[in-house]
Amino acid sequence: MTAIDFSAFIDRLATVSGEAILPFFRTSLTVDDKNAGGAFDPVTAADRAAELAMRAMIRDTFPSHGIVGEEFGADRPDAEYVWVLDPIDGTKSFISGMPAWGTLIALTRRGTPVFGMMHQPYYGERFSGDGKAARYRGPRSERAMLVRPCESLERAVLFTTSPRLMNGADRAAFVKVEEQVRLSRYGGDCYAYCMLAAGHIDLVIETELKPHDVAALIPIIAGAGGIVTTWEGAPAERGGRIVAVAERIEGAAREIDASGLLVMPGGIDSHVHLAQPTFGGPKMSDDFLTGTRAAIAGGTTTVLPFAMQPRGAGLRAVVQEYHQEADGKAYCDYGFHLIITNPSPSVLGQELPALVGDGYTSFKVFMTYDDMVLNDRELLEVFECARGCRALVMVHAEGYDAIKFMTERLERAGKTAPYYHGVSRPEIVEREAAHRAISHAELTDVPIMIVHVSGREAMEQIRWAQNRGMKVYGETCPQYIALTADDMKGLNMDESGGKYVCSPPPRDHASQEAIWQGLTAGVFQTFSSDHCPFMDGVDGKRSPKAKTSFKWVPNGIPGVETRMAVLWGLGVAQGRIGMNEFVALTSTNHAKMYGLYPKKGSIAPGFDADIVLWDPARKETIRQALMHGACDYTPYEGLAVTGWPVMTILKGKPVCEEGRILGAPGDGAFLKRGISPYASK
Ligand code: DUC
Ligand code: ZN
Ligand code: ZN
Repeated sequence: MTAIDFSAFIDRLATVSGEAILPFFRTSLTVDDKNAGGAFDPVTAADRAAELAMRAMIRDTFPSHGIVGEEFGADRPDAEYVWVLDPIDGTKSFISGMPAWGTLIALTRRGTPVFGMMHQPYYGERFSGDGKAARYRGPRSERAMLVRPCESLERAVLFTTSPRLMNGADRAAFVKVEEQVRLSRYGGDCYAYCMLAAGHIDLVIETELKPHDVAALIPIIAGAGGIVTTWEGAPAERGGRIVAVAERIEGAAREIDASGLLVMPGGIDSHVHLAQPTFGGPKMSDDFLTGTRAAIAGGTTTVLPFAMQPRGAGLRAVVQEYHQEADGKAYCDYGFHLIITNPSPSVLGQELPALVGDGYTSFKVFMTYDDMVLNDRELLEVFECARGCRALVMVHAEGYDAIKFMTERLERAGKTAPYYHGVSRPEIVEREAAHRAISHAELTDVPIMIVHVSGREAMEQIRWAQNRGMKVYGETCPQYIALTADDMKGLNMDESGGKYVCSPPPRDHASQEAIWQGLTAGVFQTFSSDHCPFMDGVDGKRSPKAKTSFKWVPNGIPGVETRMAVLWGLGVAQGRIGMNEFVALTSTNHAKMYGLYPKKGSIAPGFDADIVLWDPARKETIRQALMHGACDYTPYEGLAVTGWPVMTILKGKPVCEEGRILGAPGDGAFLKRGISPYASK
């Protein structure tokens, strides 16, 4: 699990602790002195009530996790996940009736804070971060947080809780800095750090902090682009003398030095699944926020996810639901393809033509899956409708009956491990379906795009159709050049092979070569991720049901962030394709194919300034620690590549630099797409 999965739970912790604290605030509560005889160190019934409430919730929900709290000490501090709690940071403010206090909740993994929240229940403000992004939610607004630029100490606003808490030498050092800044203010406790993350101040300097004073603030400040360390520059999670500083971030007029880098159109990924329901299966791990955050980190500035029609639902209502899901969350631009599962007369006659007019100019149909499969008659009806309204149809070409037959045969033989997912849907079933779709397209005289082509068999069908002059297009994906069926064997055929289960499945090295032939010969127009992420845990790839048969392993893998690096690394860096082909396959052709040209897909006057600065010499090893989505693994773990995105620019604004997210949810907008020039005339 990644930290992001805990965010809903942390919200609940904050709510519960707030409810425990607020009845005491601005009352005549009793105050104890924890440091009797020394400097006054107050603790109240409110601190204790809040910590006890949070501890109980954590123990109930995550019994294997450790807890370290300010008031009740450490319980399993060596556990992998440990919660670090400070029920009231700023108790001196609290007992004075001042609202400059907050509840600090940190989740650490192997000692490193991976998620933090500061909650101020009286104001109703929540500041949270996971080291990659930071967010503010309050009664009047909700937004991403970014530290502000600060050019010099002379222009800085400095905070400390009180210089009187410092010893003589530390205070002298503090005063030296204080003398240089524009303004210094005292008495912020955790609020000062959050104001730094939110871009209102520039510097916080303190001493003698405990781990619980700072752990939650580290991912918040880092997520907002700031830096927090000890005075010596060491990691801050153990507390001590702490300095937090807003890193310099320049504004819109920033000059970017791209020497040594390639300046390419931002990536367009025209095959992505985000927040798509799975008919009773595990939830997809990425929504529009985390999925598009991963996209920009990988150099992609536009994604085209799917709005899927559950059988029986009206399409218009479905599209509205997806809009609600995406609204205000996306870090990059997006449009929607429509998945048609119920081609009723009203869908074909009214809804689809109207939706095409509104900018949803492509559909996807499935030739497999109980909940989505269309029979031949239905395929023909959708194709004919697409011809009439000039939509482009994407086809998932795998034969339903053959797969069902193979699946049952394998299950009867006790072959249920994830590896047999691939055996149940060999290339033959993909070839047969591809040919059938091509035949239907010929009969109805409509262009089609066969998506996620896995190997030679289907590729040859597309090439055959193209050689006959048909408008049959092809898409392939990273998994078909970087993975093989052997990956699904896991460790000795165990469930870890589920991490690679996707459809069509990865094949073998000969198939990978066939895919390269298709890419170099122009059989494939687009290289998409087919990002369809599920967690590698009991709530995803290893669900109890998935253990009973490969057919219940959720189908799909993450890849939106790694798509461009995989194609550059295995393609351009290894001399298989040139950089112009790379740009066509990852950006320009997607724009042309799906009605986004001449707005997206090129760097030229009149186009959006969507740009990726690419370092062709950068060597990286793809690994989960670099990823920005919510999924907890990457199927490309350990793949060494040369070539990496250094900066992603969306509509002129740098949104990601060196893996650091500069953009915010809501930067991305819905794209109403035009008719594809590759659809019916
Ligand atoms: N088809 C897709 O396009 N994505 C994931 C799974 C599938 O079958
Ligand atoms: Zn598909
Ligand atoms: Zn897909």
